[in-house]
Amino acid sequence: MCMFPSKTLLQYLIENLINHPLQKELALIMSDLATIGKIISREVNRAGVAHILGQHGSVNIQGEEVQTLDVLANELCKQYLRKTGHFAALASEEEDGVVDMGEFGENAQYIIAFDPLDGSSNIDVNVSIGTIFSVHKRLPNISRTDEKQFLQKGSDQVLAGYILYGSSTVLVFSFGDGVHEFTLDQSLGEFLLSREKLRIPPKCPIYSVNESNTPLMKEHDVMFINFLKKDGTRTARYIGSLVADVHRTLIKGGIFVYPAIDAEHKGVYKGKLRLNYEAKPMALLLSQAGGLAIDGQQDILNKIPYSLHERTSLILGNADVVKEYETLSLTNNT
Ligand code: FDP
Repeated sequence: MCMFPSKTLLQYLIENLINHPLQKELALIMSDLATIGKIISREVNRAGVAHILGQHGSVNIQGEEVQTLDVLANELCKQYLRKTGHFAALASEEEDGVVDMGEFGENAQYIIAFDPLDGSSNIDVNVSIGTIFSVHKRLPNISRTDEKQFLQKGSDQVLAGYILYGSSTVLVFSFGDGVHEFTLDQSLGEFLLSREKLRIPPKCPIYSVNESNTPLMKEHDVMFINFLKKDGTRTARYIGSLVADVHRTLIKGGIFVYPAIDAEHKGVYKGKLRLNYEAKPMALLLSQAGGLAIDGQQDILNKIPYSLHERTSLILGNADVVKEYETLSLTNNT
């Protein structure tokens, strides 16, 4: 057995600074997010033991029941990130508005949007969940707590990624020059490099969709899902945690489809996933790995959010198959 572990995250970030000296602060941000990931990973792993599973009893801005671990992860992210002094403002799935960083954010150059614990409906059944983050430069000449700080295009993200709490804890991120994966070695308490410059495999062997929604989808979405199943070469996998479904897609190839649905049977079709802290960061990772993420008709990275908690449809995975969806959607959209 090898005595020497692969490169630690810290070693990687320091080495990266030789080629990208201007990324010093982003490297520090990445290191802080990794620390948060370690703490949440510990809490997720001991949640059952600590009897902190279950519901918190409140409802968040999205109308969903808030889980205890969601609250814990959100508080941890807020308090820890505030003290780093890197962020002028923060937005979270669990917060109605922009969170002021107070005196710590006065001279900060970045803003961060995150989902502290994505896939919350999977928390108390030991299914993988994750933390998603998206970092932008702070916009000048706009108050730092103005929502407009967060209405920036996905292509302007300077750092995006996720931490997946699964059978192991993995950190996947991009500064816009490739996607890298680090796996947490619990005994060392270190994230170790497991995949550098990750590329999505060329084949698309898996389709991932909540098929219970097909009666609520537009006709062309149902057509597309039938097309994916047509020749029997693909298998189905749907975890219902975006982080886990995206991670599998990046590693194994495939397509994830969450189109707009008519959930209220009123002829109004809406996406479910959040643009700022779900779709945008995943889109950066997919595009950096050679894949693609669209809302059906345009690249997610080109979308300018019109509100903090805007929802979107999301189709991501192997670029050629995602483009087939785009063509079908553009020719059939009503
Ligand atoms: P959850 O509702 O469990 O928090 O946007 C949140 C999310 O999970 C994603 O992680 C996941 O991809 C999606 O919603 C699952 O939605 P459905 O239950 O409607 O399939």
